[in-house]
Amino acid sequence: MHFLFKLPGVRTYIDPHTYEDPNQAVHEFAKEIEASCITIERVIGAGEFGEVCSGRLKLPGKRELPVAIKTLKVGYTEKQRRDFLGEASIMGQFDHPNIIHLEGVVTKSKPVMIVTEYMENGSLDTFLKKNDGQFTVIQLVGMLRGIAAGMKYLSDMGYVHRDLAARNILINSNLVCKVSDFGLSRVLEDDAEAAYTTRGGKIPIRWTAPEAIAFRKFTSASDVWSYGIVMWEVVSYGERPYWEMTNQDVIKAVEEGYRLPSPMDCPAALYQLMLDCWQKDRNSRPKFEEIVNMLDKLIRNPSSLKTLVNASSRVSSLLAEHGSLGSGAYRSVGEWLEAIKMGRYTEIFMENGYSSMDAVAQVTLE
Ligand code: ACK
Repeated sequence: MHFLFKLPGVRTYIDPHTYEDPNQAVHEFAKEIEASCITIERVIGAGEFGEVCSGRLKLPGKRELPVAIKTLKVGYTEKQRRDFLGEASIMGQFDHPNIIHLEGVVTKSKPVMIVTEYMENGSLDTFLKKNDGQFTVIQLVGMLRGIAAGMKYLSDMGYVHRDLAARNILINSNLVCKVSDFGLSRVLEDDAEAAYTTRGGKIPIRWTAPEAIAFRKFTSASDVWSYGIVMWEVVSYGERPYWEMTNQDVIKAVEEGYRLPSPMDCPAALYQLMLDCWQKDRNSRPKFEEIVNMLDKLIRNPSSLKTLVNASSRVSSLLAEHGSLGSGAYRSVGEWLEAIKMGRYTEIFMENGYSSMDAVAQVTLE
């Protein structure tokens, strides 16, 4: 066994739960930092366990670094401390340019802290919403390539993320994206998107593969499904997947074969990759390695990104997903789109000459 673990390139992730003493896991995988090496500058957000701050880390003999500091609020329970530091025990096992890097932990003084590299542009969903329409397709594909490379590394390590979503990706000033938010049960407990399923699990429904929702089958293949949702979030600049549909409606629609329509101005090759990630049969989905290779190919040959999913095929896909038009049940295109929760497409329909229900009914579905 010792020999196996020593094989180069075959590092596997060790679940901190396998340690009888969780404190031992932390110190196995995370460096202890003296509180005096850290200068806290400002609060940048709130985590479940306490504030997230930005600041500087000056280790002896090293250059000063900008860092993010997660703190554990005073009055925590032993379980909260364990769960909080559990993230550091996981993060500390990873070493990859697209995985958030752990500098270390402060556990010998209070407040308890987790210190990571600083990501200037914060979380990807917020960043994209703030910069709607501002990037080239190549820049967006570059972000997606980074996330896929990080996920390939995690899947090679045998780690299943379970909560891959744009809100859990951080982006730095060079637009490098890194996967963050690691945890065990905790990951889903502090995610506002996670909802209880009928079977009692807490799951971020819109990002989660059907088999993981239905029978908790979380694997790298279910992470691939979530990755497809992240692709959709990125290309649509932080739009909410399935918009205002309820979780129950999302589960039902996906089960019936419905898939998110292509974002506006989306290269056909990217939308095809999203659809591949959303195959019902998890074994038919691409592996992260294949996704990275595919994105590399697209980046090397940018003209391959010029073919966009066009408006009429977006119309056809909406029609295909929603079946018949209800034989004259709707008086206008707008009313029909509202009824199928696609009201936001009304303008596109009008622009493309589908201004009456008759015109819509003429669209062929091939
Ligand atoms: O979108 P944001 O600015 O990016 O708001 C959230 C907030 O803290 C709560 O999680 C930000 N944040 C978390 N980790 C980091 C980090 N390593 N670098 C920069 N910002 C971070 C996140």
